[in-house]
This record gives sequence, C-alpha cells and structure tokens, in this order.
Amino acid sequence: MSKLQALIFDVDGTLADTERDGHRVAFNRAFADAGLDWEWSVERYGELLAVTGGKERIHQYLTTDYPEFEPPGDRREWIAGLHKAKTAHYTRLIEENVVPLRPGVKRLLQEARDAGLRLAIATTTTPANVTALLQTALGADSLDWFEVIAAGDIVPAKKPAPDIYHYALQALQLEPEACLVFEDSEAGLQSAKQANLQTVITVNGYTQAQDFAGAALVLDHLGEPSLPFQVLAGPANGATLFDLQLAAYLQTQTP
Ligand code: XBP
Ligand code: MG
Repeated sequence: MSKLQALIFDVDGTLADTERDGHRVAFNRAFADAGLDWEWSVERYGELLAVTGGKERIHQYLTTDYPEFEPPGDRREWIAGLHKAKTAHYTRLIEENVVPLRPGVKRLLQEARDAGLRLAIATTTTPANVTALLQTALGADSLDWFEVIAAGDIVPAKKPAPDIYHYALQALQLEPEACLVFEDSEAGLQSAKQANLQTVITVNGYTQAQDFAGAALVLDHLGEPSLPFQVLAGPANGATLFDLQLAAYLQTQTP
C-alpha cells in the first residue's frame, strides 16, 4: 500500500456549498440582465444540476424548456456570452462572502500542508470561480497551496467522465493509490472512481439522496472539534472529524 501523498478536492458542494446561493443566483442575475424571464428556483436548479458545466446546463435548459427559442447569432457563442455574464455575477457573490467554506475544510487543508501533503483541485467549474473562492475564503496566497488546479473546460469531457481526475493525476505525476479525493456528488464520485481514486463524500442539500456506492466514506461534513461529523456510510474508526489519521485508516480499508 503506497503512502498517501496528495489530497484532491472537488470545489462546488465540497469546499463550499456554492450551488443554491451562489451559482443559482448568478445564473438568475445573468438571465435578468439579458432580458430573459428565466428564473431557476431552488428545486428546478436541483434538477438542472444533473448536467455538469454551466454552459452545458444552459443548453440543456433551452432544449427541454424552450426548444423553439432561437438565440441571436451562433447558439454556442450566445450561450458562452450568457455564461460569461453569469461567472461575473458569481465571482462578485463569492467575493461578498455569500458562501462560507464547509466545516473542516480549512482545518484539513492546514493539517495537510503542515504534514507536507500535496494538494490539488479537480472541478467542473470555471477557473475564475475557483480563484474567487480560494482567495476570498483562504487568502490571497492560497492559490499557491494547490499544485494543480484542474478546472472547467481544461478537459474535453466533464464529470462524471474521469477526464478531470486523469488530468490532475498526470499533472501530479502520482498513481491513484497515493491520493485521496473529496467530493460531494454522484457525478463526482463516478468521475473519481473511473480514475481508480479512493473517494470521501461530504453530502449537501442537493446531493444527499444520490447513490454513493463505492465511496470509501460518506459524511455530512468533514467535522470540527466542536462539530462532530455524522457517518452516513463506511468505516470512520470511531473518529468524529476527518483528519490525516482517518485518511491513513481508510487506506488500510481499500479492497
Ligand atoms: C459543479 C458544476 C459546475 C457548477 C457551475 O462543479 O457542475 O458546473 O455547477 O459552475 P464541481 P460553472 O462540483 O465539479 O466543482 O457555471 O462555471 O460550470
Ligand atoms: Mg461538486
């Protein structure tokens, strides 16, 4: 069994609960700016999250809800322009601290850095969104904590395809066995599993009912000393928060 060398983090839903009050609000503000009477409710957005990638999500919404809608000019360019406006709204929302980091995230990142573990990000979201979240929540130099920030369109196929995790492993020059992934969704788990990566899931409001078969551990969050986590599936070895000791224990549990 190879020694754990790197932690790889998903962003949306994992580092912070960004979808309901961040991305969804940003989409709606961009729609309003464009003079569109589209409003993605909390519930409808939960359905739309089945499609990863904001541009792809807008395309899917047009296909299902407005099949007759003909955007002016090239459809792909029009969607890209709308999505660019959404990203501007989203980064502004994040910079206003609308979405805090989830419990245990900052603590685990700090413990990993102190232990000399390498850190990476593997996300579907747009790179600018990652920059805004990290710098706002962890400070200006936090981008340097992550050796690899694999995000958005950097790969041809988004989660649940494994491309983004293959990209991160290639950039880290590490074997899957030396890494541990943190995700929040079934699509994220499928992506990591196809890349043979052991995965810890922290569920959220949008993902709690999804299928996490094959995850090493499923939690409600990573926990804090004053806020023990709840184990939803898998072995936690009596721990009440996720730390490197539990990470090492999980490595002994790999089939
Ligand atoms: C979640 C996604 C992203 C976000 C929106 O990414 O699927 O599409 O919902 O961000 P992950 P964009 O969980 O992999 O971090 O609009 O920039 O795509
Ligand atoms: Mg996610």
